[in-house]
Amino acid sequence: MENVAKGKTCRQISTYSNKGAASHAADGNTDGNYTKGSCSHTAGDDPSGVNPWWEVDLGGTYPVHDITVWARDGRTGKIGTYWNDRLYPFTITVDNKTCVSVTSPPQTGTHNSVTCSSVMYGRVVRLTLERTDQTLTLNLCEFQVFGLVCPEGFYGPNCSSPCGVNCEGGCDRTSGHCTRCKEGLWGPELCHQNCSAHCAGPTCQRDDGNCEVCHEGSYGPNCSSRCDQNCEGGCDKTGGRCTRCKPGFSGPHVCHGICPAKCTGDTCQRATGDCNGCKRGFFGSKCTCNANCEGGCNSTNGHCTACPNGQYGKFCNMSCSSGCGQCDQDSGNCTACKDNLIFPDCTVCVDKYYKQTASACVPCPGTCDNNTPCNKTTGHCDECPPGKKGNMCNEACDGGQYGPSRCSLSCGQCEDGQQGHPVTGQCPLCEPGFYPPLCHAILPTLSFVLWKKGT
Ligand SMILES: [Ca+2]
Repeated sequence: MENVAKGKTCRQISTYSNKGAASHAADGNTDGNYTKGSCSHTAGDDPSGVNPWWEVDLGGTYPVHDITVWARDGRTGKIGTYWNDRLYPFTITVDNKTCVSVTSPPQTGTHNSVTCSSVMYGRVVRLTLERTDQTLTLNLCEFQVFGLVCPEGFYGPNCSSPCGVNCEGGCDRTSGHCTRCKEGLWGPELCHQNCSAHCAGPTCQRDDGNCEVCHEGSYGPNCSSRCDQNCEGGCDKTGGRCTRCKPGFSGPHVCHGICPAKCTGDTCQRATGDCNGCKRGFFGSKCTCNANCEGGCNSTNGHCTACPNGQYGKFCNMSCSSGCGQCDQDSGNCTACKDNLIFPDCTVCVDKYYKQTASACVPCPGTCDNNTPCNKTTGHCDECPPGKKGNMCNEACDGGQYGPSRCSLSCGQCEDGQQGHPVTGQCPLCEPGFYPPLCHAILPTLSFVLWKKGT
C-alpha cells in the first residue's frame, strides 16, 4: 500500500510558527519531536471558536480507506510521552463526508491506524480536533493515507477492470483514463483518436491531437495546410512563415516579393527585397540604371556606361545642342552634326540649305540668281534669275511681267492676249501696231534694242 498523502499540498486553520507548518504532517517523516521540525502546529485559541483543523489535498480522486495519524511526542520532556490532547478526539472527513471519528488515543505508541467505514472516493482529507478546551491547539506529526493501488493495467474499486486497449502505462485507478496514449493515438480520456497522418512523427498532443512536428512543406495544427510555393525548407508550423525564400523571391512571411532581375545570384534580402549585389552594368539596392542610360551603368556610382545619340552627362540626362547628331558624353561637345550642318559648331547649314527649324537644314526652295546660295537662315535669295520672283525665287513671274530683278519688266501687247515669255518677254505674235519681238508700240529697231537689254 502506498501513502498517497506524502508530499501533497497541505493546509491548516492557522500556523503557530514556521516550525509548525502544515506540510510537516505529510513530509514522510514520522518523527514526533516537534523541535525537529516535522510536525504541524496550529496557532491556538481561535477567536472564532472554530475547532482547529488540518487537511491534505491528494491532487486527484483516490479511494481512501486506511489512515494512520502520528501524535506529537515528548510531552514531559521525554520521548514516549504524548500530546494526545492536541490530537484527540478528532474527526476525519473525505471531501466533507465523515470517514471516521476517533475519541481516544491508543493505549501505547505515538501512531494510530484508523479506517473509514467504507472505501471513500475523494480528494481532500481533513482532520479536525474536536476540542472541549478552547485553548488547545492541534499538533500532527504525520498523516498517512493509504490508497488502494491496482496492478498496472487495471482499475476500479476492486482493481478488476482492465484499462483501455489504447492506454500505455496503465490508467487512473478511479476513472480508468489512460496514463499515456499508445503511439499514434490521442484523446484526453481513453486515447481513442488517431493522430493526423500529416504529422511528421508518430505522436501528437494528448489533449487536442495537434501534431508535434509537421512534415516539411506543411503547417497548421494538424499539418494539413501546405506551405506557400515560394517557401524553401518548409514553413513555421504555427503561422506558415517560410523558413527561407526560394531563390528569386523575398518577403517577411510567405515570400511573395520578386527579387529585382539584376541581383547577383538571383537572390535578395528577405525583409527589404534589396539585392545583395548587382550584376555587371547595374547599380543600387534594386540594381537598376537611370532610364536614360544605354548599355548599363557603373555598378559603383550608377553613371551611365554610354548615352543614346543626342544625350550626354553622367546620367545622360542632358541634351546635346540641337544641331549635334552626337556629342561627347562628358563635355557635351558635338562629335558629329545632324545632316547638312557645318561641323564642329553644327549651327550653320551648308550652302544651298537653310534652317527651316532650329536643328533641321533643308534645301533652298528656289534657285537664286547665278546659282548663289540662299540665306542660310531665312532661305531667301538676294537676287532671282530672270523669270522668277518671291523671296525664295520659287515663283514664276505674273502674267505681263518678265525678266530679272524679280520680274521687273512689263511685256508688250502679245496677239490675242497671250503672255510674253517670262524670261525674254517675247510674244509669239504681236497685236497689230505693235512690234516684235517684244510687241512694243515703237519701231522694231528700238524694240530690238529694248529686247536685247531685257535678255
Ligand atoms: Ca512529519
